[in-house]
Amino acid sequence: MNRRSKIINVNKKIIIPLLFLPMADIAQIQRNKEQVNGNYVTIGSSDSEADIIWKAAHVVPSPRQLRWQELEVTAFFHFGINTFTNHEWGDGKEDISQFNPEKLDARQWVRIAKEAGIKQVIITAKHHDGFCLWPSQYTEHSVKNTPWKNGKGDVVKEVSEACWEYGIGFGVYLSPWDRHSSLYGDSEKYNAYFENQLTELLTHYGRVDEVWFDGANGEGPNGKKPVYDFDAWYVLIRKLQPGATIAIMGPDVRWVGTESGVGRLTEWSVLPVDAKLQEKIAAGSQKDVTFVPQGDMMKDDLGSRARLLAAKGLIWYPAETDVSIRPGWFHHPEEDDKVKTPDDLLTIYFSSVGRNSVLLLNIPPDKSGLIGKNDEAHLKAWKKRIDETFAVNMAKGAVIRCSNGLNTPALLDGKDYTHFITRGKDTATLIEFGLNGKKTFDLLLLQEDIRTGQRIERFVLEYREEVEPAKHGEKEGGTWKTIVEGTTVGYKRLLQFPAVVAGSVRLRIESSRSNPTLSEFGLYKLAE
Ligand code: FUL
Repeated sequence: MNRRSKIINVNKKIIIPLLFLPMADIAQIQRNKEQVNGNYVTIGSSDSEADIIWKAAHVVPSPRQLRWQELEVTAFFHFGINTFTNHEWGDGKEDISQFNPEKLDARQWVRIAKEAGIKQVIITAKHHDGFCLWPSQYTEHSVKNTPWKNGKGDVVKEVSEACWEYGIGFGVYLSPWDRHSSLYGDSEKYNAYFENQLTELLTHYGRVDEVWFDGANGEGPNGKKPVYDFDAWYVLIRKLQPGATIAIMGPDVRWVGTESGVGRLTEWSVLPVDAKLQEKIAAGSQKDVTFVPQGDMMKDDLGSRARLLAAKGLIWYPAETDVSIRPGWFHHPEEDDKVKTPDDLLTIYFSSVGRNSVLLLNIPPDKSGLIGKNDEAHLKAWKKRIDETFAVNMAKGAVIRCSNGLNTPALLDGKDYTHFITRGKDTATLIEFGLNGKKTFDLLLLQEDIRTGQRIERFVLEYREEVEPAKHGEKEGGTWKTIVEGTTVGYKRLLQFPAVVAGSVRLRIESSRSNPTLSEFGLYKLAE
């Protein structure tokens, strides 16, 4: 979407609810709106509690964050010298003549990923051991000095070309911690070295969609830890690859806080930032965010109202859930029979994608340079289960009733970018679905239109349990029973429950930070 059509869309979404508001409220909203600058906003000392919550509800993802969120499932390929030494972390002293993946076929990796529904992959161009999978001109510790293809090979190139061919996104992992480089420990020299390597990766391989940094920082040969110049790296990435999301130690995407594939039940994409960062925002261009919110990202509560009220600013900073298909990040032959099963992967899908985060699933190729048979088979079966489960929305064709809602058909149109919204200033609603006959389902799907922000705070799904009217003396037999309840929705929320048979259900949105903008509602039955 280009910038102009984005502005037009936003305006439409603001104008419809405005028609139902008194003039004073409209003026306040306009004032607040002027301060919300896309994916961040500052909080002033005169902002009331209501102003802050209003702002939180109107912070939206940047275009690159939105694209990334819509990918839903991405992959890591952990591959490198560790694949040959059977280690997880190399110390940088490895004999790189061991590196010879004779059957390496990046097209096989990317094909398997694509067939599993994965929309973007990230290659470990350099892990902590410092060995480079591309022929970097700034070090001898790279593929160029290995027997593989007589030193003429380039894994990064092969992966990027396969991504281009298969039409999926391409990203790079470049470890700041480098246990091989003699410069590591000298901040100035090492940062220059790192920037040079980053420049190679961002200029030699076409479009790069994600750059992934972790924060590990050890001591160099001089006994010192270098201070990484993240700010300069962000500026460089924005300049060379403006569409790339910068993840984890980066301003666009945060680590969910576990490596088990499990996200939070309450997962807010809008987080508080402190005064120091507010100053950085003020000093910056105001057009782009190139800073990272500080603080413990492993806490349970990152974005509740209580936390927002103490903030100096708010930022869109969504969660990425990374996990490996095997116990280790790198391939180890002894783990060939420990590949996560399709069932395990499905559970992970629900606890990551289904909890408002993007799944980053690691699939490590072996030392022959191929992804193993078990990994491929489990991924295939997993994808089949997902496709079969979501093939039929049991709510399709339902008669929808809602006394304070606009645009109810959007809920069932299968489009993320159209939405139901409440009238006036209503932040709660009740949406009833008269299903097209009795249906059996055990899975709820909800999606918010995050182009307008993340808003829903509490919801309940109920079904009408039909009973004999005479027995209970009711005219229209039935009582409403709770099926499942939850807090945040965000881009996507999936909730499983014991199967229910019902002809009517209703969604009660009990609390929201502003008018809820729900883009999809679905009831599904998990495929066997
Ligand atoms: C961590 C690293 O230390 C692991 O080896 C792995 O690469 C994981 C994805 O990130 O920080």
